[in-house]
Amino acid sequence: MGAAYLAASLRAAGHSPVIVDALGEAPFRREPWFDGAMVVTGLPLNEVVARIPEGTEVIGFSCMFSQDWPYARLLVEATRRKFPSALIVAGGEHITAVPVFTLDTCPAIDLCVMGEGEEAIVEIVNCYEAGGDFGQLKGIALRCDGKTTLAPARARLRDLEAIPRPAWDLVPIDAYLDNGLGFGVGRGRTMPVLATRGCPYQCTFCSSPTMWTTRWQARDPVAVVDEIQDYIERYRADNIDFYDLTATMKKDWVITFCKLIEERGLKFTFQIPQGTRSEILDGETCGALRRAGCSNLTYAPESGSPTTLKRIKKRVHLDKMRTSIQAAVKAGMIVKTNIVMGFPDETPGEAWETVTFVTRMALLGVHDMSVGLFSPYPGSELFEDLRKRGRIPELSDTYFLSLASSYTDLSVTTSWSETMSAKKLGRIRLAALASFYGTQYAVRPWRVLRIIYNFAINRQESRMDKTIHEFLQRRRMAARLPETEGAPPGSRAATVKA
Ligand code: B12
Ligand code: SF4
Repeated sequence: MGAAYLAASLRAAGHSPVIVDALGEAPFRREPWFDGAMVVTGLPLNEVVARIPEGTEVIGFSCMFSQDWPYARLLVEATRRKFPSALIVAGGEHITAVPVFTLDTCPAIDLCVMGEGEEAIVEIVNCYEAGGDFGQLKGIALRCDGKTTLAPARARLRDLEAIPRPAWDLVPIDAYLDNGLGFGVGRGRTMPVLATRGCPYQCTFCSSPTMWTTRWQARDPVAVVDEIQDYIERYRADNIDFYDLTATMKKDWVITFCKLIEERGLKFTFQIPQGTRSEILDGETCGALRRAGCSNLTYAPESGSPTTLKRIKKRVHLDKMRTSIQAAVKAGMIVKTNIVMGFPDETPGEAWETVTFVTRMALLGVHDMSVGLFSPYPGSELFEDLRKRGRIPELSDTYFLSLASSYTDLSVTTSWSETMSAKKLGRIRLAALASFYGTQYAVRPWRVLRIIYNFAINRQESRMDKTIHEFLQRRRMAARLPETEGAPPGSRAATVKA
């Protein structure tokens, strides 16, 4: 979505961007990398570079996740070899968090953009065309006289209506639509939408304040519904996934949005799949969301311990969260809660409080839960704090790859807690999952039958349905490995082949 937004702004400014969407072009090709520490989905690296049109003068790379950086760097380096004189620009959440490190460790990159990119990329391309001085631009990092320099920050975009809609026509969008791919549960032809930008909170484990500042801003609800209506008509979309950091901040906004959908008679489902806040989600708002088509709603309490919540500055009131969750379940939405365990100062007692909390959530009727383990993401307050405490090793591929392990693999546990060993943390995490799902299915056994039925008719309603679907899909894809021809060094492909 980031790339599609940037391309739309470049096009509106008179340039001719091309998007190489390596995932969209081959969503079911997979290749193990870094001794299997990572599996890359999409076009192999060499084919990505081959897709960049000859003669391209400015090449942008997006790196959203810190764990993707080791691979992104290899991709940038391979691109530099083929385009020795192009201007190479990098942006995205990870780059914003560590711009100096990026330039210092990846000479192939010329400029880093910090934060929102629409205005910055247009200014960079204009400056390049005019042969101007990049040193005049805001919100970028560049090398100046052999030294990496950070320009003053760029202000957030104020007029969200002036931002052109994502250039989906430059993306192989049918690959996503036809295969029901998306962030939420697979409910059909799904388009992503961003209704708001930023988040006013400053949770210590989150990189959002560094990336977006603490300015939260919503688009005009009419413009959001117009966009959705366009996707329904143009792409036959029947589901929308919201990608907002904090979609539910203002009750009036949500109610107006839902009314507009009902007034226009639009029929589609929509999901808020990333963990959102609960402050405005009372019975009235949840009812309005459900009537308008909201099928899946994810809350992010993160912890069931008030002490932990205070320490991570989450500013969640568990009683209010419980009431809100109850209202969402009653309204008929499929509800998920996101939990994180293993914060640096979290004690085993606090982690067990979370186990009790999620068990209560199961009794209330919550359908799904994920328990991630804390990872110090660059750009977050806790990352800086742990760095000061000398607990973060030197930044390296091993460090970045380790950030992924805690959420992808239940058998791998990394503990940043000073009072819980990895083993203990792993056990408490499993206890949380077992207690949540065990209680839920004991109290509501018909839900197990529903999962079996959904599996039989290839339908997804809950995260559990999606997890089963993806697990089997991965197994089918793994059976097709290795797709190893021409794999570059660093890939495990050679080993697999041998
Ligand atoms: C969608 C999403 C996902 C989806 C990803 C689907 C996909 N492939 O797109 C899923 C569910 C898989 C996911 C999973 C996870 N996610 Co997530 N996710 C998001 C989310 C909600 C939306 C991203 C988005 O599209 N934003 C909207 C676009 C417009 O913004 P953007 O991509 O940042 O692009 C803008 C700028 O960055 C910039 N820009 C971007 N690229 C470039 C390039 C150039 C050249 C330039 C100039 C500018 C530029 O300009 C763009 C327009 O302004 C973000 C939060 C957020 N709202 O950003 C978190 C977020 C990216 N996720 C995050 C995390 C931590 C995770 C998980 C680790 C969570 C977990 N523990 O399970 C996993 C990791 C997944 C992985 N692959 O490793 C963090 C990343 C932190 C980090 N530094 O790595 C974020 C930022 C949330 C947060 N604040 O903590 N996630
Ligand atoms: S975790 Fe959520 S509420 Fe907290 S700062 Fe990040 S986006 Fe905002």
